[in-house]
Amino acid sequence: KLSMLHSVGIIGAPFSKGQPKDGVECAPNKLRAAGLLERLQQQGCAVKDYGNLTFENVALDEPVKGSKSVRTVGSANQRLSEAVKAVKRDGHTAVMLGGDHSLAIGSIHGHTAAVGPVSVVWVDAHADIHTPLSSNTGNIHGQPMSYLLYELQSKVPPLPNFSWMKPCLSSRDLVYIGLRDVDPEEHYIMKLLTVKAFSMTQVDQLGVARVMEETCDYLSKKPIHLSYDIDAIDPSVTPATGTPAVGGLTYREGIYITEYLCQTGLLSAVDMVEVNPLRGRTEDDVHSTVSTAVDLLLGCFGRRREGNHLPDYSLPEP
Ligand code: 5AB
Ligand code: MN
Ligand code: MN
Ligand code: MN
Repeated sequence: KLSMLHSVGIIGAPFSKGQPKDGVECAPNKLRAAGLLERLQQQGCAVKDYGNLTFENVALDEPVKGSKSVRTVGSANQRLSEAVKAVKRDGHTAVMLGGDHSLAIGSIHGHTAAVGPVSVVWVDAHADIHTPLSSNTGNIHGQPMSYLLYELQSKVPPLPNFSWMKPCLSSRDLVYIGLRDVDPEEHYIMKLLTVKAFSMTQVDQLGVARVMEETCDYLSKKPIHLSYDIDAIDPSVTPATGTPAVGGLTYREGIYITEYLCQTGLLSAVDMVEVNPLRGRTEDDVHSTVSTAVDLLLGCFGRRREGNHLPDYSLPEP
């Protein structure tokens, strides 16, 4: 496992309609331009880029029970689900470059469609577990978990362009890390379902190493789906995101999570979402956010801070 090299399939999902701010759809190309593919290859990964998905623009998409762009989000996630399923069937670890976090619906759905039940590690300042009816903003990027969980099926109304999907995740197979901006309705749901969560309080209390140990002790040995919202990291490091929240994970804590999950050998799909290159105040803000997102992805696929070398390396002979 120590020198296990990875086969990575990358899907760009330039989609922003799960929330109101422009720019998050630019992230897939920004992450590529920052050298993501080349750097994965340099560390020994086999990389296949499946390119960017294109999404249907639904003309008349009036809010449904307060939730916005429901038809557009439903259609986009149907396409993404098929794409992730195909990447998994091709034998790769799937990497979905968002886009906003509503895309976790299709990503996790497609992942389970290909491999069966998964564990989800959701790294985020937010719980994203509103039902369409409990949401105060109507933004679906704050709702994906409610669509995915069996236990919330009866609380989510049938929605246009969502009939293709059924819940595919048990709340027992979910762990949150990094929470610090959870709405009352979401907190109620999490207690009702007894969802395992390491908020920033637990990160402070236990340290990130214990958090990761306890996370993996808690989860059964199913394939892991890591859904990484860049706003989990402190906005001093990753300011270019739509809903920043103070008091987040340090760069080091964020990276440690990826290194730890990598060495489980169970990482089967990764989402990197909510990078918004138009939200930084300066060019430095954007650079710091994008390069942190790239570093997190490199950490998922074998990069270690102690250093790395390829398995076939040998010293030059004098
Ligand atoms: B993100 C909020 N809870 O429902 C809502 O960035 C924020 O994917 C959601 O975690 C944040 O709109 C969604 C206030
Ligand atoms: Mn999120
Ligand atoms: Mn978030
Ligand atoms: Mn956000």
